[in-house]
Amino acid sequence: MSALKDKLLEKIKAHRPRTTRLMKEYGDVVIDQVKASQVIGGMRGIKSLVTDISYLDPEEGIRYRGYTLPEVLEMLPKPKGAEMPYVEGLYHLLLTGEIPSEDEIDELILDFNNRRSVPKYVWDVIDAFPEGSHPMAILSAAVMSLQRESHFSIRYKKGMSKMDYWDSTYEDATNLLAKMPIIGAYIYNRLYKPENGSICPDPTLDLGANFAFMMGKPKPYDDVSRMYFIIHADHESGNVSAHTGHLVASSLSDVYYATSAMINGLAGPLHGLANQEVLRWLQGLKERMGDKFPTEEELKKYVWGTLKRGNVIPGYGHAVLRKTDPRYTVQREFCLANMKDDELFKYVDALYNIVPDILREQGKAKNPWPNVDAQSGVVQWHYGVKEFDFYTVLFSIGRSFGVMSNIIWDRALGYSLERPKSITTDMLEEMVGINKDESEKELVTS
Ligand code: CMX
Repeated sequence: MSALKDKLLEKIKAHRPRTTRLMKEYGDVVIDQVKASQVIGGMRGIKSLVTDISYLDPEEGIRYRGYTLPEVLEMLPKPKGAEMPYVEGLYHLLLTGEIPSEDEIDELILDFNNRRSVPKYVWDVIDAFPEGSHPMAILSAAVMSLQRESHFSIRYKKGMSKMDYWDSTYEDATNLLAKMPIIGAYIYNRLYKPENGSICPDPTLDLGANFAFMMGKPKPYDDVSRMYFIIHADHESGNVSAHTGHLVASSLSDVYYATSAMINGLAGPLHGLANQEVLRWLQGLKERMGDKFPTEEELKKYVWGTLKRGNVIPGYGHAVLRKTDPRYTVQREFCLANMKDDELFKYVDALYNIVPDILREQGKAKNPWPNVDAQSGVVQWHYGVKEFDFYTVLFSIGRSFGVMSNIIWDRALGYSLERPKSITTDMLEEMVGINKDESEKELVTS
């Protein structure tokens, strides 16, 4: 067994009694109330999931295993001369709550490298997609095609003990995580840079550097990739992608099914796709301005125009956060250090000074501040990844680390099949005390 698996097993054994006690001795304790608005409004904020991998504080932003993003970026081991840490080290942190030592990180990088080989049939699946297919649809199908490799599914058929579910899930997750960046880079080259042909992984490089190499991008794109994958890795369990992964895996579908499903959830414009929407929206503004940088008044007019057409301002607002997203801030600091004169970055910065006030004035969004997506596309654009349809694939690779770490722990702690209860509108009206006959008359006359 690898050092990481040994350590994980130790942690799992220590944790299991806590979950068992909560279920057995405290199972009837009420921890939340549910309002009618939450039942209709996407279950917003109902405390109904448990995860120790990350926690999202509305004011402070995300913490991975208790560490803020700046702490994570500071503490995780880094390649020599790099600004950003190894992504492999993040996996160690998410799974165990511990920062890996130099020996542990070396072993883990080697383990990831040994799992990189992608079967040819995956390339055939990607190549078979018709022109005009979205890269997220292609990624989802590519991941799905790998399902036949699942150790969990094979061992489940043979009859494995529940206590061992985590082990084959770990194998599946690590295999898939090692392959995801390679699949992502292949999709990029296939769709946008066919002249590059297929670039083979470089076994001497860590995950982030190898991704940059396969994308054909020089330094500091290796650091951009590490930063990007790390900051997108997890955002506790209730967001669409993480929750979808957890939900699908709760039926004991393996991580290939669960990851493909989470990718599909991330592909929506209110979630991961917002990063491409931001770029589309900024380009619209730039085209309108020509060579001239907009004045504050022109920017305000553009923002109000979007709102008046009934559209959202992409990259702003959040279901949980109530402050500027620290993932936005991390990227902003990277931009200030590496690309402060970039024109699009200046647009993003100028918008930061006016959008929150406008959203407050409009009075709808509960959070007027920028989220991760307001900044991420601009970084990619600067380093030559200008095909913004591709941006959510990058988000998916990062998010896979959190989703799969969660699924390994779900299996280890024996979390149940998800099965919330639905009710009809009639029942809901009755529960809140609406007299149906009277209210129908009122609704018709009002
Ligand atoms: N621009 C305009 N209106 C916004 C808004 C924005 N950026 N953010 C929220 N609103 C509106 C909502 O559409 C909603 O309007 P209605 O009452 O007419 O339906 C109202 O404000 C209240 O919404 P909320 O409770 O503040 O936000 P939600 O939890 O419903 O939605 C989110 C959160 C992220 C979907 C929303 O803020 C949004 O659409 N933002 C723009 C898209 C975006 O950037 N998504 C990426 C989020 C990060 C990620 O998951 O990747």
